[in-house]
Amino acid sequence: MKQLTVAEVAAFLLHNDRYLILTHRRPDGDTIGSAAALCRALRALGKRACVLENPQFTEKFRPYLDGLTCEEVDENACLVAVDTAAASMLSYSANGYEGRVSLLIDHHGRNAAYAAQGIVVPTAAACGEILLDILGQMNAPIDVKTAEALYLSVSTDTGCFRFSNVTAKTLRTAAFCIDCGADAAAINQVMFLTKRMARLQLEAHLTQSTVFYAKGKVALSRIDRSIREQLGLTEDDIDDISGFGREIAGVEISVMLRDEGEYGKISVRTSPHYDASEICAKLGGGGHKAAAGATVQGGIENAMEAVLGAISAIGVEL
Ligand SMILES: [Mn+2]
Repeated sequence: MKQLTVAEVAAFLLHNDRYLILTHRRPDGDTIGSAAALCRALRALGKRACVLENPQFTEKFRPYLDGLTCEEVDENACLVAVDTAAASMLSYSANGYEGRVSLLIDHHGRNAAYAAQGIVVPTAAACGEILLDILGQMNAPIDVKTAEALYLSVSTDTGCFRFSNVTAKTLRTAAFCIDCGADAAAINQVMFLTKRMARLQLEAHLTQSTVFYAKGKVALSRIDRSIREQLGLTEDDIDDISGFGREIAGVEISVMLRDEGEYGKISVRTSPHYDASEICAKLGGGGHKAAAGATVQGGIENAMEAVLGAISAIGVEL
């Protein structure tokens, strides 16, 4: 991928007229907020733009996409992917179009080879942070809904501005959104302060079942199919559960395992003394230093064995 500057990305976006914006699998607030903000800004500049429908968009985030999505890939549009580190992470609806992505805007450490060109800023806490720079360079009008989409992006990728990825720039981005009319308190209430009962019951279950290693330094939690069915958990309920173990005093490496049938999904969160992406890289995954993930074939039991092996391999005695 050819790395572009903010000015070059802005020039590219101003030069073309039709855009289709792609989000990633298991879409979160950052990919959705970034896609929505970019789409609105492009439209405000008189361009044709829409966000490709993603079968995994959930209820919690739907309001941000209202009126922005389209069902099919427009063959004449420039494809722009946001917050998507690898072709294999693109939404299922983008299957077959991986090679046609003409611009990537992302903050994951890897230089995504699938896109022709793009901007990757690993120091940005959220993709929305980079996007605001680009929109500023384009002189794009930022209305309240655009500002709220950007606020969604930066707030959700930082756990409401509590994670180690937060910089002064992240807070300036949020401040700018509030200046533009974003209702931060209302967004925070829905995204961080309100939980469904089923989610609280899941937390109760994890409190009972989490297993500890290395004198309490490593916590391993799992969400099996049976508990998902028993509690009637939705994707929104488990969306940000990966950090659960890190909430426990003394835990420096927390692992969340999710039973996805054929494969096990692994999420790792670490204190500054460890590197989650190093652990996940040993399993074919990746991510950031404090938060990373991987997918292991052969079900959740295999995934558990594999992640414990990877933690041992970085020198932690289990
Ligand atoms: Mn992100």
